[in-house]
Amino acid sequence: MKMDVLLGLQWGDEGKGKIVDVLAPRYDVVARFQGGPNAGHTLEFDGIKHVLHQIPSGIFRENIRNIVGNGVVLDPVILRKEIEGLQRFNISFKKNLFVSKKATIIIPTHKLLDAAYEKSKGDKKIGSTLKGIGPTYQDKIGRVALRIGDILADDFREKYTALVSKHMEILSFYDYDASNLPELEKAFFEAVEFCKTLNLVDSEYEMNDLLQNGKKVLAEGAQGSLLDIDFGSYPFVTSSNTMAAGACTGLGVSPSKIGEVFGIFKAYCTRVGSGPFPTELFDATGEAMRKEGNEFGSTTGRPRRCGWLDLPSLKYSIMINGVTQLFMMKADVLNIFDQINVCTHYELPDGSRVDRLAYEQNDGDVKPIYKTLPGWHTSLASVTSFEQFPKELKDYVTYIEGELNVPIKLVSVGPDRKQTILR
Ligand code: 2SA
Ligand code: MG
Repeated sequence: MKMDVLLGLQWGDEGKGKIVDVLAPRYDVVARFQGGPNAGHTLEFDGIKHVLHQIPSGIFRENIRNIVGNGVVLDPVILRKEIEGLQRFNISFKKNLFVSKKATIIIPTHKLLDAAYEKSKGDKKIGSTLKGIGPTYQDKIGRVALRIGDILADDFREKYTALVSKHMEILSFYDYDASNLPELEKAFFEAVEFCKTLNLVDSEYEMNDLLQNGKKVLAEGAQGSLLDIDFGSYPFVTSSNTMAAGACTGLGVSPSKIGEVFGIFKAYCTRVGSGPFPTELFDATGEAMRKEGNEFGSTTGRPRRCGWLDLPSLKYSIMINGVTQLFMMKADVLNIFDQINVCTHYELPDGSRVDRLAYEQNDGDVKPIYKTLPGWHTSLASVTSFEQFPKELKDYVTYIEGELNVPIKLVSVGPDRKQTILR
């Protein structure tokens, strides 16, 4: 069997959690391959909203095996809280959750470092979620990190102490506050004990055995392609490969075993944190989008920046990921507008028009060129098929599909599982 990959094509929060939940019945396995508790995957069913941070979004389905891959950075404290928060759903974590021994551990001082680095950058800060993601990946690449498998060994505390001393040395050059470190460490070691009761596995074998045995696997991306460490708007990115290739390195599955690549995008754009955003709206329209779309970070609660759909950046994401099917999310948020803009090109300072992203590109350097389409101005609450879409929405979908040259196979018109229209 091949492994399908599902990714966000923008700056995260495209609605990956919702889609994994909808697609889950087609799969036997859902696996996370990068990121960590910076992710906030929101699922809504039976009128209740659930936000997952580190646990794959297949966890609510009884017959799905959920795997946290080696590419993930894991905070034991948050993982424990997440698992405990799900107790009321009668989920069997023993049966359905597996964690790679090679996943990297976020320790309390990683969070202090994250905060210290951000503070030192002043108004050039990345807008990190402050979950310790960057410093943990730094240690992984620097070959000094702790991994989940290490918690089973007798010398874990020694290794931990050695890493903390390194961190304290670095911190001494920064403005930092370690007053609550003893408290954080207490919770950390309690959570480490808890993690010993989980299924800690060699997930690369697990993944390949499952594929070999004909199981259907979905790799669930976190954040979005425009936050990719290599191809995102560096340095305003996260510290992992959020793109399809990251699913191979983050799970130990070879590129030849990748099947479909599902690319998710919102019918408009949002971004939390700093960095370029050519179509950002600073006016009442942007404010209306934020309100209508409830655009606030699901991990940090931060208001998300909002703007019109950006085709050049979508084309870029589709290219680097090899997207085979597109899913358009939150179309209903655009119900409120008379007219809808779509950015087709950027105008450069010399007056030329391009539909590519340039290395040097910063916000001020490019002016979005828009095509304006009529809005549909109708509630989509009772819509159950593509045929029932108002004409203007049908036209919006077909226009974008034509521009991107990849079929839009799904349109989401509301937060509930049921409000997902397949084509
Ligand atoms: P980090 O914490 O080091 O990964 O931050 C680096 C940049 O990556 C952005 N980032 C995100 N962008 C969108 N959604 C994310 N997850 C949460 C959510 C975010 C939240 O689902 O809403 O609650 O605020 C996410 N995680 C990281 C981040 O904003 C930085 O620009
Ligand atoms: Mg999110």
